[in-house]
Amino acid sequence: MAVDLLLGLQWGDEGKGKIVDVLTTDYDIIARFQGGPNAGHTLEFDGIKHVLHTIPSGIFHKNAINVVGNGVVIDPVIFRKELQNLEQFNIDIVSKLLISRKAHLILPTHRLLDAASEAAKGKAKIGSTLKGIGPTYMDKTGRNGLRVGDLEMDDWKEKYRALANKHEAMIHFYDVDIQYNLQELEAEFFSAVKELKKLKFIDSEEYLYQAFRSGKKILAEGAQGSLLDIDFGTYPYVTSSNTTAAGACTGLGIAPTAIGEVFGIFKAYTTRVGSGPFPTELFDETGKTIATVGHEFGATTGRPRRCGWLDLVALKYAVQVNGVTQLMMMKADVLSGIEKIRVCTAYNYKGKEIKHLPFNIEAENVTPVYTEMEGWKEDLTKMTEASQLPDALNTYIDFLEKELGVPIAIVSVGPDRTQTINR
Ligand code: 2SA
Ligand code: MG
Repeated sequence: MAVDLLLGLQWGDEGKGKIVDVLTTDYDIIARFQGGPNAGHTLEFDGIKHVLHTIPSGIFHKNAINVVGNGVVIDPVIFRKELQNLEQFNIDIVSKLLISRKAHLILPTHRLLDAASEAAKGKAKIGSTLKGIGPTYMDKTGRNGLRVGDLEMDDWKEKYRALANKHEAMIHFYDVDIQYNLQELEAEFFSAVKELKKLKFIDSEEYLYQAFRSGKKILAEGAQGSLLDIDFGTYPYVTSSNTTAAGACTGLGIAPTAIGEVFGIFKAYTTRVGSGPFPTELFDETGKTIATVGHEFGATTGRPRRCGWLDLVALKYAVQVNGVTQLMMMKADVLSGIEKIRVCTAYNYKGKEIKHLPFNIEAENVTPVYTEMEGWKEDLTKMTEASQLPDALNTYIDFLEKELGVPIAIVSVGPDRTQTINR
C-alpha cells in the first residue's frame, strides 16, 4: 500500500479538483497538504459546478474521509462559507471531514497584512489572492502562528490578541491606506471559530500513519502548481508553500518511502493568474480564444487568467522535481479548432538554446523556441474512448510523452466527471 500524490505541474488551475473527484472512488482518504483558501478547486457533476477552497475534493463521495493536513492554512470565516455551500448536499461533515491540530489559522489581520504588503509593492506586486496566505506562513516559519490545536486550550484568545496586536503595528509600518473595521472582522472570526470547533480535530500525521498501516488507500491533494512553489517556482511570484511532492511529506507527515504514484496534472496549454514571468504567454487572438473557450477566470477571485502555449521546458522541470509517474492532460477540448498548435521545446537564453529552466525566466532573458503541430477540428467533449480521439491530437500526445518521458494516462475533454478518457 502506498500514498499517491496528485499535483498541478504549471501555475495552478490545471484541473486538480476534477481529477481528485474522478479518482476518489479508488481511495479511502483524500488529504490536502498545503495552501489554503487561495486555492479554487472546481468540480462538475450532475450539471452543477462546485468550487472548493480549503476542503479536499473528495467531499462529495459517500465513503471517502477528507483530511485537512498540517501544511494547510485555514481561514475559519471562509471555511464556514464553504461548509454552508455544502449544506444542501446532506453530507455528514463531522464524520467525513477531519482537521489537523497542527494546521495554522489565518487571522483577519493576516488578510489585512497581505493587502498592505501588496499595496506597498506597487508595480512589483505578486498578484496575491489576498487571502492572507503569505503572512500566515510567515508567522508559521517565524514561530508565532496560531494553530487549530490552540483552539482547544483555554488561553487561545490571549495568544490571538498578542498576535493581532503585533499585526496591527505592522500594518501601520507599511504606511499604505487600508480601510478596515477590526472589531467587525474579529466578531466574524470568533463566530466562525465556534463553527470550526464543531468539527473533529485530529493528530493527522498519526491518523494517516495508522490508516496507511491498516491498508487504507490515501490520495494527497495538492493546491496551486509546481511553478508557484516557494522554492522551485518563479520566485518571488509564487505562493508561500511547497506545492511540489516534498510538500506532501511535510504537509501530512508522510514518509517519502510511503509514496507510490505521483499524478501530474497539466493543461494542454498554459495559464497563469497574478503577476510574474510567463515565457509562452499569448497576447493575440489565439490567446483570447483559449481564455474564452476555456473559461479562464480565477475560481477564487474571478480574475482573468493569462493564457499561452504549452511550455515543455517548464513542464519537464516540474515532472523532474516531483518525480511524476503518470501524467493527466486537461482541457484538450479547448484547443479544438485552432489551426496550428505550438509547443515550446527550448528557450533561447543569453544567445544559447537551453532545455532546462534557468534562474530567471523574465521575458528579457528568455525567448521560447517552438515546434508547430497540426491542430484538430473535432469536438472532443462527447468522446468517451481513447480510440475516438482525432489523429492530430494523438500525434500531439505522442510528442509530449516522448519529450516528457512519462505516459499520459488520462485525457480530459470537458469539465464534467464523465468527460474523462483513460488511455
Ligand atoms: P497567494 O494568494 O498569496 O498565495 O498568491 C501568490 C501567487 O500564487 C497565485 N495563486 C494561484 N494561481 C492560480 N490559482 C490559484 N487559485 C485560484 C484559482 C486563483 C484565483 O483557482 O483560480 O481565483 O485568482 C492561486 N492561488 C494563488 C497567485 O495568483 C499569485 O500569483
Ligand atoms: Mg484553481
